[in-house]
Amino acid sequence: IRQEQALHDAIDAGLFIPHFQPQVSLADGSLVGLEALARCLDGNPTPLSPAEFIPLAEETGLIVPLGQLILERVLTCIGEWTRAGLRVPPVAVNFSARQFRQGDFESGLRETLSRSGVDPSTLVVELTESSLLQDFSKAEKTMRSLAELGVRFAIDDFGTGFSSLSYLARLPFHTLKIDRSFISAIEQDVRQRAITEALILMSRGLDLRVVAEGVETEDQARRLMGMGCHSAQGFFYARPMPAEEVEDWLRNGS
Ligand code: G
Ligand code: G
Ligand code: NA
Ligand code: MN
Repeated sequence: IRQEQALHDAIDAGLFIPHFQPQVSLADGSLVGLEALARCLDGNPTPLSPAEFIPLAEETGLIVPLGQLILERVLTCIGEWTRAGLRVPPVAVNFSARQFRQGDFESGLRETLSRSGVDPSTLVVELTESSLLQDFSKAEKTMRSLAELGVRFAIDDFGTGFSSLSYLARLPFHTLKIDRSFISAIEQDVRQRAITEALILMSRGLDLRVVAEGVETEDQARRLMGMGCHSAQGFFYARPMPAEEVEDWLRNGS
């Protein structure tokens, strides 16, 4: 309870900001996207690691206001970068199942986007499989309507949930993110490598952009490129970084 109150107060006080992790083209290392990841500001009394405060936020429902705070700050950054004349690639924001299933998710996102003045096609809504489980037809309706506005969708941590592959063909996803548990195993484990290769092939067939998550070594990057993967994200290229540092990436393209 004390932790919940602290988290509530820290959200009210705006003590969370997005950091951004680059996604790069495997072919030439150029910047093709960014993923926003929530981080604590100094003086924040909640658990400092997102691996702790995100689950706490999910359990308590505070992920809804926390997610909104992060979304607004991401859109503010995009607006500033754009006004500074920088070319901004698609920026992915994580939405938990709880946020996505809110009755007013779609209207809220439309309103937040329109208030920000940011081109909706700059935003990538990153969902996990659990967002799609409960009410498929509602998820489909929401996604189609937002996709018409230009918003793109990525399926995160793919391969770890209880996936029914059929939804991939039916929902307007733009990007599939292969979970990092597969990537960390491709060097030693032929079976994980076989799954990774199959996921890449399937994604290409479905016209989905593929991002390999958690790439940590050059060998992994080389193998992924050999398998036909387009892009990657991971410590080998860059760690999540504050907005000021992203500007160097936006200026140089890598
Ligand atoms: O950044 P890091 O890997 O430490 O994040 C830990 C977990 O928290 C990841 O699963 C990541 O998706 C999740 N996460 C980070 N930022 C956000 C956010 O703004 N919203 C949601 N829903 N999850 C986030
Ligand atoms: O659940 P999600 O895929 O959103 O989680 C993203 C998290 O993965 C971020 O918190 C980020 O810090 C972390 N991450 C990003 N790149 C790497 C990597 O190369 N290795 C590891 N171990 N974690 C990574
Ligand atoms: Na993510
Ligand atoms: Mn992921």
